[in-house]
Amino acid sequence: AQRPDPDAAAPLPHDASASRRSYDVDALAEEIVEKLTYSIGKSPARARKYDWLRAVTLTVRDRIIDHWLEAEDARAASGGKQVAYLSMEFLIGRLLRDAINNLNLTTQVAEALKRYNVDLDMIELLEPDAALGNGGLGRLAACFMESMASVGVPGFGYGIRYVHGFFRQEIADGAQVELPENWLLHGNPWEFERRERSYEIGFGGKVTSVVGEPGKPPRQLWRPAERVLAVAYDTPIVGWRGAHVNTLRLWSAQALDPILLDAFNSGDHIGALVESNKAEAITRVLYPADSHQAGQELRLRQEFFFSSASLQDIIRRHLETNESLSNLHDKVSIQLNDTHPAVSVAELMRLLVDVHGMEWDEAWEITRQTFSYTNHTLLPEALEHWPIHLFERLLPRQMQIIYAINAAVIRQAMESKGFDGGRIAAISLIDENNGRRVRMGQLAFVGSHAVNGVSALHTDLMKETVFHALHELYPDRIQNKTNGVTPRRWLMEANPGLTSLLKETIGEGFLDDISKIRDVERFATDAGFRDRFAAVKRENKARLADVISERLAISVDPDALFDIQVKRIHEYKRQFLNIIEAVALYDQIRSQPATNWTPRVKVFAGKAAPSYLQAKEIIHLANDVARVINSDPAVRDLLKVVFIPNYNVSLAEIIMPAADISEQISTAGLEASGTGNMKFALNGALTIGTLDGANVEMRDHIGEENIFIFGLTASEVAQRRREGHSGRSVIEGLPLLRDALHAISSGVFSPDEPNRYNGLVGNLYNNDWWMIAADFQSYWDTQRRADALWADPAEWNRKAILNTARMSWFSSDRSIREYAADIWRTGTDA
Ligand code: F58
Repeated sequence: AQRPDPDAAAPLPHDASASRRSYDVDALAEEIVEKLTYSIGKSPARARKYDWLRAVTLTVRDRIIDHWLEAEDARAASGGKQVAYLSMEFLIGRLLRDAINNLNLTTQVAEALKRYNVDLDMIELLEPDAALGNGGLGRLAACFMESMASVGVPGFGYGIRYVHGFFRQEIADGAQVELPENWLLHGNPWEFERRERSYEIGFGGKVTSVVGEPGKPPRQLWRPAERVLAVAYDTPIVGWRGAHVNTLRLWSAQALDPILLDAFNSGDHIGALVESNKAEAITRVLYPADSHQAGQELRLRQEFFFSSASLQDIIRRHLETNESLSNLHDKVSIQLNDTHPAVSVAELMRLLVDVHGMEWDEAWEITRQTFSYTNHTLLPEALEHWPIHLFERLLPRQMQIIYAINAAVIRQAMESKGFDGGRIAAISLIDENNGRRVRMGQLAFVGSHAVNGVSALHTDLMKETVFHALHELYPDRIQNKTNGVTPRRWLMEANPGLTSLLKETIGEGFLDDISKIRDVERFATDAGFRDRFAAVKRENKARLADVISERLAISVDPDALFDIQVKRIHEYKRQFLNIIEAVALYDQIRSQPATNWTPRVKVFAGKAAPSYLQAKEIIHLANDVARVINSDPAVRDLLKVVFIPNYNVSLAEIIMPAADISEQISTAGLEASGTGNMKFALNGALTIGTLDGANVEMRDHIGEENIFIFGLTASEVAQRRREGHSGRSVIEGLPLLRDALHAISSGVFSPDEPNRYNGLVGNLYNNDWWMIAADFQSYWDTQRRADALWADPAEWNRKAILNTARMSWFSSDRSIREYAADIWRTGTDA
């Protein structure tokens, strides 16, 4: 399926020093106008703001390209190992500020633009967010790409170039409305189409046995019924100080023959386009479900499409500089970001054995040495499995390969460990209980040499639950790699005020080595510094207050306590618990007006999967509660509730630095890691959280006296569930909770439809699967402890500073160095 490359020529080394673009203001100013004139065709006098954005982007891009070409030459010359990060999602957000910051060009570009009376900050806001992901998993992939380029791990990100990214959310009458997203509308100046990098991807058809050479087994030949073309689009990802540039290669689907000429010539003009519509549908839209496996055929097509294209590309690049594929695992490490690319295990076997004629056993060894797999969830409903009949129809040869792998693994389990019955069923790649399905988690696990969880707790639970039997069979395979976030985007770019203050206080060393941020710890007791730290926070809150006022026409006081929960809306993340607390607090403020209440602004943002009805009800409830509370003069400015629509990366960059309290309140045992928790704490918010995901390790680093931990632990949750916990008796014993729930279910917040929340509230009485009732009292008490601390600003600020000072371990640079050392075995610069 590999296309010959007629253009392939021996690469000549690129002499970057000869062409390197200048970084000074005069040169930048001149070049911006040159781009405006000759690439866009506008004079400065006639240019509109989008033209300026494009001109600046192209000017900055040229400087990245200098580094990019150098990096490619260096890589080709070294012949060293590279990483291929396969991910169905890259939630990148905007790229311009990131690029300018990492090239250290912020002041020069701003200065150059000022000469034409153009404001860089304003221009940056025009760039659309690349929202090619749902949430944490996709954003992690984006942070990892940036960190790989910053610490010097040579690598490619491989994914899908969705025409429509994650949907745009509007709120109409309190309810979520989904609108199509259109990030490519004005073109994408960051990407380079690489038509010479295209591959054929097959679907369906038949497998035939071809008798091979004497003494050798017959070869299997897959003849797909359908073929589409995967075309590469490359985006350079520049690391800190421009030291390295890696490539994000996203695949776009096209018909092999875009117009069927026969049909066209015979006058069937519509029929002639059917093929191309069907092909292009594969990369048309991102699936917006973050917790239920989509289960549709199109989704499986997407998964195979980008997996096969990426593997064909990896093999082709390998063979450009190597004689054979027998050393593939020494030259490339392929990381599977969750199970979405897990079909790669079968596809690489097919490519090695069927296409490149390798022996099965050698191919299997190479495959396992090449792949590693990251798990991001234990939620049973999110684990991917595909009905056998669908899999077999779409990918008949890959299905045969999966059966063969399965047989070998089961044989080994019986022979080496004496597995039988239940344990064989547990490790099998085929689930025989629910109408025969292929389990993608098991496939990814057995096809990898390393399998990792994303926080210490999550990794432990993986060993005890989903992969219990596989862990027994391969006890050395599972390891932990706690997530991290890039401090460039989430501190320097999102919080320039704090960054300047830190530079003045501890010098610039932390920019290159975030662990040095710890030096600010000794200023936590310095009253002058505390005041300046608080002043930065106040400014960030004022900036968020402006956004809230512009978008929602609600005025909030930047001096109130900003209590923020932003993330996907999900029952296990328990936004409902937070809303119930708001209702209870509202009730208390009204009934005890003389009490000295802490003025609070509760901020929510996040999207619900379009088919997830309970999550949509939670959004509706947040908006209903907000409307009633915000218009009640009885609470004056003591309590405000706001739901900011259309949460995305750019909004997160404004929100993270503006929080006093970060809500990380998932039912313990269910949030694999969380990464928003890290962004908030790095920016000096105090966390209210359960002992879940990475919160546990955050507590260890920050100190338990500087974080508000509440609620049941993961093992206590498991215990309660075994005992058949239901909420009724708890609720009946807690008047505060009972009254709040009564208000919600009797229509106080939904007078137009008093029964709207009967289902949501009823679930707490009859089941309380997510332990909302069970944790309510502990949560309430902890919020009141936060109120008490707020009354002592010196103490609050001291703890906030300690949060910033002690969060550096949660940098994605650290995560990437661990992957490089323990899983990929590639070098880094430092
Ligand atoms: C998230 N998963 C975890 N999945 O929930 C979060 O705890 C973790 O911090 C993060 O991964 C990074 O490890 C997540 O975001 C998805 O969005 C999938 C998208 C595709 C469908 C299934 C869920």
